[in-house]
Amino acid sequence: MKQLIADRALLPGGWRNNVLLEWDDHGILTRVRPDSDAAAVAVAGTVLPGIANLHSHAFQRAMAGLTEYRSDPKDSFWSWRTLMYKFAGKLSPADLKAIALQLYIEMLQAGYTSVCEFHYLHHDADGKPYADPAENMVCLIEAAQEAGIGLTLLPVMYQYSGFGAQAPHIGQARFVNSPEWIIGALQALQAAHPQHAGLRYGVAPHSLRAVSPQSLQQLLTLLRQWDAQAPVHIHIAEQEKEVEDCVAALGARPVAWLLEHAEVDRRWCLVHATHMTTAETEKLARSGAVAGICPTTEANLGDGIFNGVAYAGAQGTWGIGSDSHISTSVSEELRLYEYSQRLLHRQRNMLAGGEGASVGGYLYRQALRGGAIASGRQVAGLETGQRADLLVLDPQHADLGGKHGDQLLDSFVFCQHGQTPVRDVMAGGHWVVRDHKHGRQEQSAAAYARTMKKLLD
Ligand code: NGQ
Ligand code: ZN
Repeated sequence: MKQLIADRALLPGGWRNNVLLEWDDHGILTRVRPDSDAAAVAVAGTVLPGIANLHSHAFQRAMAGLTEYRSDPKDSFWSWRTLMYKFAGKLSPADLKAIALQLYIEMLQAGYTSVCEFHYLHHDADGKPYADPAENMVCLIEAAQEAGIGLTLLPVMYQYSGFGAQAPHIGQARFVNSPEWIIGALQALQAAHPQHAGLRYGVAPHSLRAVSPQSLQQLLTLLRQWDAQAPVHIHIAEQEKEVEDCVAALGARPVAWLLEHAEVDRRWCLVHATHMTTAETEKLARSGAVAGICPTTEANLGDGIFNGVAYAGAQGTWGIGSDSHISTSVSEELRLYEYSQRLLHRQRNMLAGGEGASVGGYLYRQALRGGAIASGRQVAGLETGQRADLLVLDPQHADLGGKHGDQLLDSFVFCQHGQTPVRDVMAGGHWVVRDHKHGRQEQSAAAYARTMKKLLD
């Protein structure tokens, strides 16, 4: 039995001292007992449950910093997307693996212990399937395993370039597939790389723009036969033009249409539910689905501001994703989410929960909960039956010294001084980051540098 004793830890019931944590060979917690005097290895510092990053396109990590110049008099999400397609067209499976490994190591170092990969780079640059159709997915599985991060892999269904079944553009040839292709790929993956506590499969119809109502229904029907509990993620209402086009084509706004035409429940994650009416906001909250909020990417792409205050008021479930990976910092995502609400409403401390009304406390606990649901894995925090995923904040860090309880979360989320306080990280019962260092970081950084040089030459 593997075990440790944490000085203090954030448990589902609150902050506790001298917490004994025990886990089994699968990395699942078998015992969580506060106020323990057991003779286990003591961990000095503040132990937090590790968070799931609910939205990632791993390859976009390599584009960070390459699209921050004016390429069009009216630069927008859509012109960024053209650059993104050009970049995606250059990547080989080996490139993808090097980028994903680098990214997953960075995520762990920042405190994410799981990632949901919304993966659509399926075929070669001409749109021809690889000999193993799931080749790029296997690269992501291997990268996650080598980094030690938990993975929910969501192969994307992609068919059209816009509402009304418009033919895909050349730049989208790598993505195009069908419901049968998705389910076939999942069956093959399950045979070659079976699911376990650290690996889960689901699906991702890309968006209502990129699939038809018929193919969406078909995918959901096939998925129900394959695994009725599998997670389903979708991009939903990120851009105003997308909302307008949806109304023109389907007669309803995207969130309203989806809630009307699919059985949206807690298996679902609606990524970028940015543009919603009050009625949509309340209905989404009632559905039990997770709103996937990606604050740094949504700001970077000029998407708009999610109505977090109304959604929190309706008790909506949400989590955070780093999406395009312009940032891989948990604290930065949460901070920007709250700041977007302050700027919108011109007030302070907008997203706060119950006891003590700590904003950092609300943000961290909600992102933990929503991320766990969206990942479809047992990563909901430090309790028996959940995965031993945790991070240790350095008690010597200048932002944390002398602080107690949720002040620690407020400081983790809102202060940004010097090196991150995330000192050690455990995922699935293994220490993957010790004293800020990941065992593979040097090797990965060298491979990543070679990949970038090749891509940018
Ligand atoms: C994506 N990213 O699939 O990577 C999208 C852009 C699209 C974001 N939506 C492509 N942030 O939505 O058509
Ligand atoms: Zn996305």
